[in-house]
Amino acid sequence: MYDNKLHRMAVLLLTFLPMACGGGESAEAPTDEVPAAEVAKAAPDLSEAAAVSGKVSFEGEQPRRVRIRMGAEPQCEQKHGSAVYSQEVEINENGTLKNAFVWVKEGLEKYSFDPPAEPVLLDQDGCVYEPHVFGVQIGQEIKIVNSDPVTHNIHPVPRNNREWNISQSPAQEFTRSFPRQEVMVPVKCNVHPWMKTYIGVVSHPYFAATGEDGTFELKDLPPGEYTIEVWHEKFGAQEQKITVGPKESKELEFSYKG
Ligand SMILES: [Cu+2]
Repeated sequence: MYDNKLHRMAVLLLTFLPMACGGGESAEAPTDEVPAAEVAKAAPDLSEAAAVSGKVSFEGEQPRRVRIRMGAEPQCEQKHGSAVYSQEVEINENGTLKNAFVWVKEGLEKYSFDPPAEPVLLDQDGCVYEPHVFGVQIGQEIKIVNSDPVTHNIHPVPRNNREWNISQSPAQEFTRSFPRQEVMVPVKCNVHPWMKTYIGVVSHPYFAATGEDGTFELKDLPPGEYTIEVWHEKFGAQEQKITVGPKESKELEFSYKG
């Protein structure tokens, strides 16, 4: 008698439990909100990619150009044929600033980006780093070459990445990469105190260094809200917020004052 009652209760439970769990609205119903830890980062959808372009202008008095005295290294000095000036502040003829680094500082955190297979070239030519300011993606290789008949010493001084220091004789080359985002990593040469370059190590491909016309272009950008930062060695960093919709192109101008 007692056993039969228990048995009936067990049958009832087994009959109704699957219904309670499987159908209707329960308190445990899933929502659209996925806990942050469970969101897998993926490459963005670029089918309706946007773009941000613009320029970095300079107003005010142009600072006096600083001459580099290279007499200690005559083989480098001869390569130039004329006076060599510091690359710290270079104002272009159209009133823009060269060697400013523009990048997307915020807004791409939910995506992941593979580093390009192609390395970035860093040359030492005439005891000057070329380029003076450039960007790489995390994990992207930097191919470092020495076009001079003298020995250099590459010495990055990062805050978030590991510091290293390698002597490089003529015609030697090697590659290195950085595992963590850092804007900017200063690099010096221990042999020639005037030699400096700055590397922007970024977790994504949306960055640019201004050249002779002071412009930049961040293309193939997923639509979204972004903070764009510009960094300059002498004049510091500035940022602006921008929102770009699907297939939208927007212009952005940064301005430094001397
Ligand atoms: Cu050097």
